Amino acid sequence: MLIRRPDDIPASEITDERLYLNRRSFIATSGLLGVAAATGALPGCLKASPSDEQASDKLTPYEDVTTYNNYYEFGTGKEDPAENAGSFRTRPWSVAVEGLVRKPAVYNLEDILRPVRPEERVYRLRCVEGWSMVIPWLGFPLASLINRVEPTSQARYVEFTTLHDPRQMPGQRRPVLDWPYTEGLRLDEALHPLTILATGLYGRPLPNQNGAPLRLVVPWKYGFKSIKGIVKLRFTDRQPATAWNKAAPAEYGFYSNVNPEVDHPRWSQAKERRIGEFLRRRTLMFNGYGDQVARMYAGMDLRRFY
Ligand SMILES: Nc1nc2c(c(=O)[nH]1)N[C@H]1C(S)=C(S)[C@@H](COP(=O)(O)O)O[C@H]1N2
Ligand SMILES: [Mo]
Repeated sequence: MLIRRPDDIPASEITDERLYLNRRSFIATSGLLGVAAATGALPGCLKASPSDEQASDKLTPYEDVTTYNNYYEFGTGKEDPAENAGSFRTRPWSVAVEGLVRKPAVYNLEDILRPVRPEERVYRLRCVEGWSMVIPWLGFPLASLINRVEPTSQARYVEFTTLHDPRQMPGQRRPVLDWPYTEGLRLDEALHPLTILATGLYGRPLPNQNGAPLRLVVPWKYGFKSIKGIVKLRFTDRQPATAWNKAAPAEYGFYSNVNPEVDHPRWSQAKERRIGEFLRRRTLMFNGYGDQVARMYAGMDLRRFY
């Protein structure tokens, strides 16, 4: 049987963001569960606004979300991932769960996704480089997967690892980063309800350049924490090393919470350019999600733990 991959779908079939918005309001007002299910969006999730300010946020066009990417495994240019990731194989795919958990195993992607009902979450993504986007993700709380694998009481952090496969990922043939790309979260951050594993965007399967088949989205942190092409979760009692922290420790810390008050050593983080807009906007503390996440950092010096 011929299975159509997302990248085989002609551009004419891809929902443009205006039609998408109309469809969303249609779904919201019609309340037709069948329609919603068919499009991959669920009515209950359409109001998943993390903050009021977000209500005024326009979605970043699908074209920009899928052609302006950081995914160094496919090249360091913004257009490289869209150009080079087209034939990347995302099936079969498995995710190893290791370390301080009661149910360590290598799970097939299908086993991870079977009990999951993807919901839509519109999140801002703010790159440390100073640009941002607003993306309608499809995903599910990372917490639901973590709870299924049952971390032990010693587990305090989760380390995530991207696939290492230089044959498929041309960027890995050069020592740009210490491959494979790794990232980490404190366990409470990983369990936070805003933290999702994304499997799609704009109601469609995740394009390879955006991290298919499974990528993290942590909306209050700089974009690089949202690791793509995940093949491993390891539960630890020590803060894991992360690819960007290893590459430039003075520039990229473990926490990397979006913080307009703590400059990157080489540039200010006070403003950002929303892709598609001309004027720069003020960057918000915790990317605007402070009401929901600030308490996790109460009492911490956010200049020291940058
Ligand atoms: N494996 C991997 N994950 C990654 C990256 C990367 O180079 N490799 N880049 C990060 C950075 S810097 C950003 S800003 C986001 C970009 O996500 P997007 O392309 O979906 O917008 O992915 C993050 N995840
Ligand atoms: Mo980034």
